[in-house]
Amino acid sequence: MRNLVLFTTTILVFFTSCQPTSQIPLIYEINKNWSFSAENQNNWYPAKVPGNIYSDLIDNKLIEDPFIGENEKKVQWVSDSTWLYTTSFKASPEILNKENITLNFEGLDTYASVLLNDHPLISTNNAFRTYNIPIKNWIKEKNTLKIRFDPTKIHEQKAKQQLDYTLPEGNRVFTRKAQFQYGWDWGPVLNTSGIWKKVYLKAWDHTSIENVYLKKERYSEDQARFIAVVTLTSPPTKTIKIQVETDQKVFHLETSKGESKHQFEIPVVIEHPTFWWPHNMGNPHLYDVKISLFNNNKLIDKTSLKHGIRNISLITDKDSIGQSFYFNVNGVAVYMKGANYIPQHSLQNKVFKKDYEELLEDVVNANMNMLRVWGGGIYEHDIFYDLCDEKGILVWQDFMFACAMYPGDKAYLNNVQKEAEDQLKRLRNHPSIVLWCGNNESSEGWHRWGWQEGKTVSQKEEIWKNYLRLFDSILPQTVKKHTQIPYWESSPKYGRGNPKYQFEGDAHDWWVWHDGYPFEHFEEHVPRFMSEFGFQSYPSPNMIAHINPSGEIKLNTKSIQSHQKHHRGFQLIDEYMKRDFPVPSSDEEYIYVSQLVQAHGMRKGIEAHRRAKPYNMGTLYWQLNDCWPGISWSSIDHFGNWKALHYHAKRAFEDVLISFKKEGNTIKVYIVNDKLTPFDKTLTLKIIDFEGTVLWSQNKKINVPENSSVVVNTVMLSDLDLGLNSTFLDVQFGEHSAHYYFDRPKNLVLSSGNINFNITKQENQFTIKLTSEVLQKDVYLFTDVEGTFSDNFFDIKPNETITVIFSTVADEIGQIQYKSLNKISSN
Ligand code: BMA
Repeated sequence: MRNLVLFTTTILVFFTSCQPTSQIPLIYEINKNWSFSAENQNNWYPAKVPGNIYSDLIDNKLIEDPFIGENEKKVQWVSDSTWLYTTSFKASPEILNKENITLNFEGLDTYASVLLNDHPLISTNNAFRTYNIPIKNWIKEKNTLKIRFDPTKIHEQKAKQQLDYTLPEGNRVFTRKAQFQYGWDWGPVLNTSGIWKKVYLKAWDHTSIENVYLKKERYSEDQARFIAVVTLTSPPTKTIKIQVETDQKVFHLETSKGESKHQFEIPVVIEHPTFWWPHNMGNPHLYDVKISLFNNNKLIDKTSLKHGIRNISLITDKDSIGQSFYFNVNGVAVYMKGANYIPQHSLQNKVFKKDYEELLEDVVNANMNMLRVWGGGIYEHDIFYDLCDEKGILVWQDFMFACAMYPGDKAYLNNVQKEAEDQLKRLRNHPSIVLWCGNNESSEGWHRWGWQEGKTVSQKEEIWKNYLRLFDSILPQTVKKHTQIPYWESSPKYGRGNPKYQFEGDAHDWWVWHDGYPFEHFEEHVPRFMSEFGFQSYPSPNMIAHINPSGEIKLNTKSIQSHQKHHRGFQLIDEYMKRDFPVPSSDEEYIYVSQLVQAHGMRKGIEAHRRAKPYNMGTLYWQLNDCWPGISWSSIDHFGNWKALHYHAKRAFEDVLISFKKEGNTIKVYIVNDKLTPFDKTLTLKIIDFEGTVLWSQNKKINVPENSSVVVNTVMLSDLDLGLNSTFLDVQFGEHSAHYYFDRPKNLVLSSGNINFNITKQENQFTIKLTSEVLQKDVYLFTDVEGTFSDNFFDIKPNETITVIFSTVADEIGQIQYKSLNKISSN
């Protein structure tokens, strides 16, 4: 424990590294020596910046980890308190002598009052805005920075009193910060406050680069022409040369004396460009573009950007059925495969570069080419988009509004407009971002969730008018002004109560789960683009043990119950399990089967959507990841473990997919080809029983056109005399294969035969060869040793050998264990 007096004596002089001769702006991060205290308590503890109050309290052992047991409830007082943060820093003469000095906050969460040397600088009210404050008049050699954070509820109460009606859904709508922190159906209530992004000083003479926008003019195979729009912090008073350098050529522009403007355009050309592609269609090539400012040949500022050359459009054409919704990338209609992304943690400073790298690698490994950054979270950090650019993952970016109606007073709208400008300017050079979407489910909620009940006609008119002002006017206009990216008002376009949802725009199918419809609903009602559909499962057993303070893998505990945020969550998992799967009695097996149910249902959806290409041109399931260790719709749990769904999604998202559809007494075999090359290959079909006897087979040469979905065979079940619960249809097409069961998993007559393991050790990995004389369904391998299996949750066909690699730094693989549906069925 330290108090402020002690603390201020440990001032760190961090300006010593600057070069006195340097002409380029001096940038210093103010991330050291921070401390915090509750207001009026004068009890100071070390703080991390960037960070937040919850993380600081946890790190100082002042509260228990809210992710464990029922601790979440116990820490709610934190959001109701006022918190003070302070630091001291020295400014060197080099800094103090500069003509311009700003204090820059990349993110303050949320109602913050900033004082520099006791001089009030700014009061903020938007966690998504950046604040660059001129401080030349206030900075000294020795400085103290103090920031007070109010509880959000004080401001929310005030704003609420201005209205004679209640806005759905809760007071969060008045505060511009991550909405999920007020609690969601997959996450805890942890309303943070603090300096959640970088804070730094910038000091410079004359002028400097404020921002650069690489604006496309025309991109063709022969030539890419774009304009480097360089905005300076002020009009140059001396002649400045602005230089833009690509790996081919240097371009420049000289400003004339006494310019009154501070934005300049430098045309750039790249001959025979290499285009940027999503990773499954080509190479996500990025060019380096360097921008420098010179005065009298002296470098006065520089920056560099990555630039991806790609053409993108959202095609929403009326057609005989309704209206299309698909993305055209570089002239190709690209089918979107992926998931909805939420923040990776309730506390943003607990997400590290490694987490972004691993999660986005899991996205690529699962053959996904798109993520939707959902509107109840955050505009992600730069690293997220940098990695999406590099890895060729397309991003559907929501503005941060979700499942609510928002205020429409002038001050509020103005605040949002500034937020949009800040975020668009920050993110517009990322080739991965292909859509800006106004909000998540606000329009659907207004029209279909009973939000209008109890409101007068004029109140309803006002709320809807405010909605349109924001999502139909301010946001699209701001997107248009600052980017070349398409805008979409709300996801979904129509809620599920409106029959049009299947024929126009994007759709969310929550008939399954929320309305309890069977998974087959996905197959019968395919929309133009499915931007949400999902089903919950339990996280891995080690996560369950982590949540329970006792460390047990036990489900019926108060701790586990408090980690299920959907009021009917457990009941729905159970209901759906009973429909399709055997229900096991042990908790560990229940976790396992819950994941199989989720994978089974979601796979039905993904494949139905893909088969319907080009009518349907995208499938993004709900949800990729978790913000805490909960029971949720995610396919990767909070520890990064792949649930069964993620392995199945990987198979279902392969560019070439063999898929099956039962229609009456026939099975239609489809091949969906997302590649831009056609195939001429032999299709082999076999019906095999669970002991390995081939009962029927057929071979034929087929042609599958590029970028298509075609029926390549129809199997008439009535012509064959089969035990439908003890046989399967096996299909091979070149290196691709898939198999299909004629009955629900719970009806299959699976034998209890053993799996034979042959394990050999190589450097940092073990090769596991698995064989079985009988069909083994949904084999899940696990061991106590830390490492990853190259595949899991797979079937072993009779007499087939499956090879799995276990990567680990450990010397031993430990006791390899497995679960399978065979074992459960025979219990
Ligand atoms: C969708 C999302 C989230 C929600 C999820 C599951 O509607 O947009 O708001 O968490 O469903 O209910």
